Amino acid sequence: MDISVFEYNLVHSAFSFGIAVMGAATIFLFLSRTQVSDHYKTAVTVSGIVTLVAFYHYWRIFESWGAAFTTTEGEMMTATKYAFNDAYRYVDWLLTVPLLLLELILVMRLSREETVKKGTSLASLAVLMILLGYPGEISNVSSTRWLWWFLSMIPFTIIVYTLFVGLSKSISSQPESIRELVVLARNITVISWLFYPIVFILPMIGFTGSSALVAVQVGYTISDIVAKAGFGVLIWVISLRKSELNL
Ligand code: RET
Repeated sequence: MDISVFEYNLVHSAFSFGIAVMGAATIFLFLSRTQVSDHYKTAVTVSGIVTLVAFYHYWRIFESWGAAFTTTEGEMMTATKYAFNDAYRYVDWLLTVPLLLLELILVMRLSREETVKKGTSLASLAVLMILLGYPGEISNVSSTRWLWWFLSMIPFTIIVYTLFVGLSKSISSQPESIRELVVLARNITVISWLFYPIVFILPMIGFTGSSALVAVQVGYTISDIVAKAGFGVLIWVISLRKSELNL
């Protein structure tokens, strides 16, 4: 597939920005870990690990993008024999999405049984959601993409339902002074996650060829920055607040 120099640069810059944000967030979260009390250190450490894993994968994705196209005489860039590798993104999600849910559970500081129970079920559903999405992602056939999208939406819907309904009791048991922040973290999770299934269907609703490729890659990158770095910093804010209040 040929893409324009503008499109090539746009994706290149988005990935480059992704590397910078994930790297900076990792350093910040690891350094800030000492500011929070012992109860919240794991939550902040996990946030830093998520951005570290993403930093590595964005680096690989960036390299893969650079190798996948080459300049020609005209206005366009042509594909080389090295296909752009989308699998890095899915491997990244497979590792980071369960950890993001765990961050949210850990920062709530529930009982041990509840942490294990909710953490295990949410993490398993997240893994299932990513695995079911991948066969669709690598297909160019609309009907195949819809099938896997639909199947992946099942665990996705259960996760969202759990966050809103299953966790509502745990959230209302949070100390009042920080309850709003926990609600914000839950809402940011749900809203930023909604972007992924929407970005996924762009190639099925009119985006074709290179514009579909560009829209999907830039879309996922923006969502990842919010869902990992933005969310990670929010987890640190909540941890800090709770530590200051000895909660
Ligand atoms: C897929 C396939 C189509 C259907 C659905 C999907 C959901 C993906 C999600 C990904 C979240 C990623 C995060 C990454 C990192 O920070 C797999 C695109 C529902 C929700 C939060």
